[in-house]
Amino acid sequence: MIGTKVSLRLRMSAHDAHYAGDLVDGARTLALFGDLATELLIRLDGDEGLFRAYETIEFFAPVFAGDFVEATAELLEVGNTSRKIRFEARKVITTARGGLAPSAADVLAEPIVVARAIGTCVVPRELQRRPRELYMLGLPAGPEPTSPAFVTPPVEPAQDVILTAAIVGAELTRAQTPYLPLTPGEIADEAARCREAGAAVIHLHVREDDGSNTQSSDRFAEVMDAVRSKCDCVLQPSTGGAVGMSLDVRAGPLACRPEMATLNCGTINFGDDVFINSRPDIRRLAAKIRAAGAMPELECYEVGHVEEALALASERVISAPLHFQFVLGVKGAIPAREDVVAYMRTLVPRDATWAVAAVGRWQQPMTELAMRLGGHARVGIEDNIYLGKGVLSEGSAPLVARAAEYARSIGRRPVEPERARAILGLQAR
Ligand code: KMH
Ligand code: ZN
Repeated sequence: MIGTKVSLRLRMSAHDAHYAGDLVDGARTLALFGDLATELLIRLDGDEGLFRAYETIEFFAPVFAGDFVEATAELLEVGNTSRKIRFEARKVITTARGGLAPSAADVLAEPIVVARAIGTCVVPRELQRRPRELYMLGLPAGPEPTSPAFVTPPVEPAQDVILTAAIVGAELTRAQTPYLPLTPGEIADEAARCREAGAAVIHLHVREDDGSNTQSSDRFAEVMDAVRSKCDCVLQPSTGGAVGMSLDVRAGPLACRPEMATLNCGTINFGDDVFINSRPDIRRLAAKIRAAGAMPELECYEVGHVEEALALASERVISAPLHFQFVLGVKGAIPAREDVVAYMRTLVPRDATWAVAAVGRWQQPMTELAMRLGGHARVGIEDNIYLGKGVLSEGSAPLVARAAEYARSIGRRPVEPERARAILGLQAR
């Protein structure tokens, strides 16, 4: 939370000019700082708060009507009710002077700092509506949040993004898509294509050659060896398996001592089936994952599943850093909606990572949303077999490539497996 930045950019108009020569008064810049402070406080506290005082204000350069000014604010300190903020305003485009046409303007090669300030705002305790992560950080607590209890703090999105490819699944059949890989060779080739397209993690189910589901450790070992011979992705076998499998069967791939493994954090209706993950079973599976030296990916299909994962952490059944996967849009569970992601992300601890995996036609829009909000994402034919309406994706790689392209378009960078290992904390295990 400390270090959160907000910014705005606007053009000074003729109305803003106060002095001779179209000069804009310094108070106009302070009004921008006031707006920035307001936005920061709303993001932090869900309340506009009040400006109490400036500690310092310095003006460095004149601002004229027609100039484009970019102003930023950064949260420096958080007290019980006080929030200390640093401001800066910079001119990025200026009207051209000196005999040129009145409409001439120049983009400045180097922005010119026009003002800097440090100020303090207050938000009375009774008005604070703090996001949960602040409580978890042990910062001074405001009252328990009231509805709507969440604030969506778009802290500058982390640049790196981990793309996970779910390339097989347990529900899919060749009748639905001919691009479903089944044999170790096919799965390894598909994993390598996904790696090429930008995936760092492979979420893995395996099949017998006839397409039937199996959690056999031998088959997983065969497939994982084949994948490792073709690419260096983090392998994340499923311990969810297929609906109806026993806990012991589901735990099969842990014998291969994978780097990661899924841990499903609650029971849900799964289409017309019920995917059972009782609380004792979750704990037993978590213990097995830990004993195998793997990091659990905490699959949450409902809000309550996040709470369950946090309970596992406080019971020390699992340990930080935590990695959450919000699985959205399963029929019978939480829907794939923007407000759902905005809320669920506020529930995870600040040092945790989170990703979104949405099914069917929601896959790409929710992937894009997650990336805009600073999260990671999972795509692949396990969750969605189409590239567009009626157009089958030729395996998972095109879906990964599309997600990677979107990531780059918003300034995020799909990471290599080694970087993913560092972000997830896998190397320290
Ligand atoms: N096949 C689903 C019932 C996981 O991989 O851990 C469970 C699943 C989740 O796919
Ligand atoms: Zn799965």
